[in-house]
Amino acid sequence: MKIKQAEFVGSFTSLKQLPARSLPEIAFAGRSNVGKSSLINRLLGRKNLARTSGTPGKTRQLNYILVNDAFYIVDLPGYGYAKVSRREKMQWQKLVEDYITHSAALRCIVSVIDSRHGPTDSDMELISWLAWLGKPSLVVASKVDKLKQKDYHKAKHRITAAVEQLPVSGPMFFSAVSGRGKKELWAVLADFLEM
Ligand SMILES: Nc1nc2c(ncn2[C@@H]2O[C@H](COP(=O)(O)OP(=O)(O)OP(=O)(O)O)[C@@H](O)[C@H]2O)c(=O)[nH]1
Ligand SMILES: [Mg+2]
Repeated sequence: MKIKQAEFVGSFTSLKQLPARSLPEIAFAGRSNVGKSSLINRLLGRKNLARTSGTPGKTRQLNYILVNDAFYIVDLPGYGYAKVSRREKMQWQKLVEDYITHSAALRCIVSVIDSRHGPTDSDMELISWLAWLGKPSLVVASKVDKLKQKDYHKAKHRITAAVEQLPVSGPMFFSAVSGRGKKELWAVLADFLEM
C-alpha cells in the first residue's frame, strides 16, 4: 500500500461523536502497552500520528486516522492496564465493546499481542470473543525485534499453535522498531479493505 496521505481526524469517547463520513475501517485492539500505536505509526511511516508512550494507558479514546482519503485506521484504548480506576477501565471497555459490536464499516480488527509472552489469557479472551462475534480479525504479534533468533522461532510456534485453533487470520509477526513484517501486513490489510 502506498501511503499518499495520513491525517489525524480526532479522538472520540462515544459512538455518537464518530466521523459522519463513512469509510472502511481497520481497528487495532490489544493489551495496553503492547505496541498498537507504534505499529500504526510504522505502518503509516509517521512518527507520532498515533500517540505512543512508555507509560501504559496512553490511548484512551477511539482515535481516527484518515488514510489516502479512502479508509480509517482506528487506534483503540488498550485493556488490562491496572493503574487506572475501575470506573475508567469499565468506561474504556464499554467504549471498545460498543464500537466493535456496532461499527458497520469495520472491515478487520487487528488483535495485537506481544511476541515475547503472548497470547496471554486476556489476549485469547479478546481473540475468541471476536471470533464468536463473527467479526473478521487478524492476530499480529509485535516487538519481534526484542527476540533473539532462537526465541523468535519458539514464539512463532507457540503463537501459531494457540491462534490456529480459532477462526481468525494470522498470526503475523511485526516490529515497529525495524519495520519487519510491514509489507506483508499491508498486503493482508489491503485484502480486508478490498483495495
Ligand atoms: N522494541 C520495540 N518496542 C516497541 C515496539 N512497539 C512498541 N514498542 C514500545 O512499547 C511501548 C508501548 O507502545 P505503544 O505503541 O504506546 O503501545 P499501545 O499498545 O498503543 O499502548 P496503549 O495506548 O497504552 O494501549 C513504547 O515504549 C514503545 O516504544 C516494537 O515493535 N519493538
Ligand atoms: Mg496506544
